[in-house]
Amino acid sequence: MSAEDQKKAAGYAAADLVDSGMVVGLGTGSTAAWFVRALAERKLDVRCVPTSQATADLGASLGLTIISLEDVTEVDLTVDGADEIGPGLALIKGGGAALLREKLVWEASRRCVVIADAAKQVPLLGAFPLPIEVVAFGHRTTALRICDALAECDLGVAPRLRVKDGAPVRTDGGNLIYDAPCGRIEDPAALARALKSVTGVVDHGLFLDLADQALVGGPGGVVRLE
Ligand code: ABF
Repeated sequence: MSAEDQKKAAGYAAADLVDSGMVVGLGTGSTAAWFVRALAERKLDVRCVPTSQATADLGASLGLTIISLEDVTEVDLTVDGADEIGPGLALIKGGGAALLREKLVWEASRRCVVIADAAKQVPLLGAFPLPIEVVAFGHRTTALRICDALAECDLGVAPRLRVKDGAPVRTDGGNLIYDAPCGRIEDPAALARALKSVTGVVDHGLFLDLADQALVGGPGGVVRLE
């Protein structure tokens, strides 16, 4: 089973968790896109809160009712992808530059399910460079403070501004992304605290104690991790 087949299987398995009447958080990325397609096929009476404009556009094109997070006080179920799934369902997210809206929707959700292909499961977080969302104003000086925060966590690495086609990547909210090639993150909680204390950092891609379940597509089908 290819990685894409694994993503599709996980996305379709997650769509079976949705009931009519729910407010559903729609994740971002290629795995989450399979969930959106599978959900649309079920033609349930649900309202959907997207985590990015790209997901909003995909959902609307498939006939899903798209609402804003401001329209609700709670989301029943959010399904989203990840870049890494570590022990205790600690995640690295943000490869798709949507981490802030994703985290806001996750934090508003009663239940969060992460979906992925098998390659996303890792014994220790960090091989995937950690995305860090920063405000554009003074971002290069913010990056210097991020370096200090990383060093406090024994991570002597420098964050790299994410650039595409020669220009800095902008998030839907107009912020910038720096990626920190940590390698191995021994204490994700300590790193999360250190990064959040840096003036200019909006948020980061460590999603800790947020995922209730993972559905991971693999050679033998979808594996459920609690
Ligand atoms: C999104 O899913 C991002 O947080 C994460 O980077 C991405 C994973 O992308 P894909 O599903 O395409 O591998 O939620």
